[in-house]
Amino acid sequence: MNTYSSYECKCAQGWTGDNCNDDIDECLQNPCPQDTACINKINGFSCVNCASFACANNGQCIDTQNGPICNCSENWIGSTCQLTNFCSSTPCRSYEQCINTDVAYICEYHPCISSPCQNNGQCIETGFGFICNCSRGWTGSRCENRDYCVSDACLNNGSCINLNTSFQCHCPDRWYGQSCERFDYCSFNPCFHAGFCENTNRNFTCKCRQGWVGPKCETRDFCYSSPCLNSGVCINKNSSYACTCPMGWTGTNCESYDYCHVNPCNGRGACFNKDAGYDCSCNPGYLGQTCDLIDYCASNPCLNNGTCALELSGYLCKCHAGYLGKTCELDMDECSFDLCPVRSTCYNNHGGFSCVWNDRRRKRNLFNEKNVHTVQLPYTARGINLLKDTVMLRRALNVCEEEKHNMFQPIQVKVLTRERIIYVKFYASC
Ligand SMILES: [Ca+2]
Ligand SMILES: [Ca+2]
Repeated sequence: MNTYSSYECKCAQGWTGDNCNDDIDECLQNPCPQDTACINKINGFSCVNCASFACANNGQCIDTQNGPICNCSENWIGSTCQLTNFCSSTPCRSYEQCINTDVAYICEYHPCISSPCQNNGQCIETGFGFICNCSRGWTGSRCENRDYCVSDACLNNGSCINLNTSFQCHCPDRWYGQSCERFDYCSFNPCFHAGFCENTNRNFTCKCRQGWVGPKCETRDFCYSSPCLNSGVCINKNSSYACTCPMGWTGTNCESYDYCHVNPCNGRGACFNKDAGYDCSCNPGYLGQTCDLIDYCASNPCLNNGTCALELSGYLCKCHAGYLGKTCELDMDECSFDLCPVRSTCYNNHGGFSCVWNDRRRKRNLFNEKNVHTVQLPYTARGINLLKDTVMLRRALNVCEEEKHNMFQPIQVKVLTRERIIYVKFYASC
């Protein structure tokens, strides 16, 4: 069909192109039913399966969902076993790939073909050879060696060295351990006085030499010689030691038994420990080895120079001459004893008494001075009784013993309380 400047072809079915000389590939439209394969042909196509299709060169046809495929016999390849397999005799070397062509084979250098990388290592061709990208845990040019130096095997910048069955880390300064995981605190020499340093997880400890203590052996150990005796506990101090003694022991080194520790003075006095026993210095008001006695005399209860004497449950005052009463608080009324001679008057006074003659002149006439005697009598019941009974007195004094008619008359009685003596001046005429 002519057009204005050219022509135009109207192609028959199965053909296309300006001049209708191009075959239409109908198979592109997937025209065939399932279980068959589409084969394009000149001016058409056909749907084939093993019933309508044969593999060349004794290839075995196998129907599949997508149509027939050929299982070629040895020496043949191609979709219909139509090509000679020049590579079937493996003519190439292990590191070469055999490439089949229509007329021959070509050996191409491909070192990775022989799978030189072991243990799942990835082979990468470089043009001149190959390198192995080994999987984790393997090393070597062909991944043939176990890699014990997997990442993080050596910590803290330690360098890893593979051994036959393990790895070894070369640790940087101040680090050590299988994986350089431990810090060497001892590298700073923290222990003084030749103490032995031992690393711990997060620090160090010092094992001190004898005579030194403290976290860094910095302190002198005065307890080193075990100076505390009798199970005393030694406490180290800056410049010496102190012993904490068990109950009952005392002294710098707990060397003395403390007899005072059981409070033998009953809390009534100070206890003084001795080598074999104790002494109590009793507080005022208490007496005895253990201050168990009450000193009833401590308050000086006896008045007027009376003497206090202790009794089991109290005190007894020995009163000075002329006094009476529990505490000698009473003046003795000596005049009630009728001590004074006839014609004299008794005057009581504090702590004593006196006899005063009513007629001093007669007295002088009566008594011859050379017959006046002076005796001393004790101011006791005996002395007073002697004074009251002139017969007894005369006998006691061995004066005019045998005389029946005599005169024996006290002429003056004086009580000297300070000296506890009764002075009796008397007239005796035998
Ligand atoms: Ca066609
Ligand atoms: Ca008196």
